[in-house]
Amino acid sequence: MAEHFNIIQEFIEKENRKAQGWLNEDYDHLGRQFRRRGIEIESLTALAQKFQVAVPSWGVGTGGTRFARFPGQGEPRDIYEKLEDCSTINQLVRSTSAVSLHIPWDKPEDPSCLKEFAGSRGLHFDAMNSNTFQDQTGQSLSYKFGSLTHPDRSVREQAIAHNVECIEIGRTLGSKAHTVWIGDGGNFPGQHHFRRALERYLESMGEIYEALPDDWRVFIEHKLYEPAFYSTVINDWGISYYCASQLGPKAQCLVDLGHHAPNVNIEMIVARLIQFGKLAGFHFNDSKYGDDDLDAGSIKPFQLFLIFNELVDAEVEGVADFSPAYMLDQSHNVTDPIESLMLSAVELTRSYVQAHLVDRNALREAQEKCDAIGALAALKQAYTTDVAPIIAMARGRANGAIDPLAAYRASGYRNHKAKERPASVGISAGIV
Ligand SMILES: [Mn+2]
Repeated sequence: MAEHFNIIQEFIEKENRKAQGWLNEDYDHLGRQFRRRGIEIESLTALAQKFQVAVPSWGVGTGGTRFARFPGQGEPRDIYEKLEDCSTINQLVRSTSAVSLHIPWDKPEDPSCLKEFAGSRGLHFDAMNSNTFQDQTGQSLSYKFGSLTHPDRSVREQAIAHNVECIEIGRTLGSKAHTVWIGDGGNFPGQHHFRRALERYLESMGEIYEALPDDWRVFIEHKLYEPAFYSTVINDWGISYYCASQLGPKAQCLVDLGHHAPNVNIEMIVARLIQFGKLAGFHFNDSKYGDDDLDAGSIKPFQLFLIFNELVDAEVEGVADFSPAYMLDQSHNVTDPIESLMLSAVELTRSYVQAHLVDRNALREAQEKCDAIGALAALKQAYTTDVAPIIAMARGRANGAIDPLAAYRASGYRNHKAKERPASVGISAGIV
């Protein structure tokens, strides 16, 4: 791969020199503002530098809708090229060193070799993801009518074996978690016997749970509809919580922001799962209508902030065993996926830093005094503070780009990749 184009560090440094003067000025000004409020800016910059979110391997390819996929130029054609792009994202934003793999789309011939390749580019592997929502070439039984909950035991066994294989591959790669999302459900009333389907799910997941190494977790991802349009087996956080509780301490609930009915209070679900010790982590994205898989923070940034407000509240309070896994899960249909993923990672860092700006004593006092406006004002003060200089400074200090979008565009990365990677059909980029 030696001939492949990479953005070199000197280029990032050269780009940063153009922006450093203005950044210093803005950062100093913000630092003075914070001092008046009794906040030390350096502590926030340190937090911004620490924040990490995993990138999904399938996110670096152009996604698609139910209608069509319009491929972009220079798309990665295999897992090694996907990791190249993931490494470029991390090089520029310095907050995405983990990659989440999807099996079988990313199934490596030699997992050790893949681990070494990733490691040499500063990457490691986050949660594994299984796929029993579509049929693969050469697969003996079909998932058309379900997988882990299929009425036919042999289909369920095939789906269980696939999940166990994902865990095995993940062990070699150094992963510590396995995410299970199933497309099982019904399109028509009467198609599924609700209770029997759930019983079969628990039985199948019990076998997958048994295959988990001691220091692993299994994440249950719920979704209210799609691909099944009348009912899904794991439809909401209540069912997810019930199943995680039944399975045991290694099972937790994963929240994908797009997998809820419109206007559902997701931050409250997050608080509940934290309280019950069952919050696995997130698939971050944004939506207007359904599981739109748009870029994080692009539609409802205040909701994103309120979610982080709950997360930071638990972090600051030191809630026991609180270690949620953060991942982006988006479908990039009209943007360069690298640009979308970089800016989405930045949006998450922004919400995280803003949530740390909340004056928690003032908020608590307002809550105890039943001062509704005072409580909202405490949140709004943090949310309306422009923390961009903090995030940019954190990136710059970590050898990333002060302005990742400008640096990426100036590098000509995509044009280089368009030449290196002539278009091929059938690349795997999906929506999960
Ligand atoms: Mn997801």
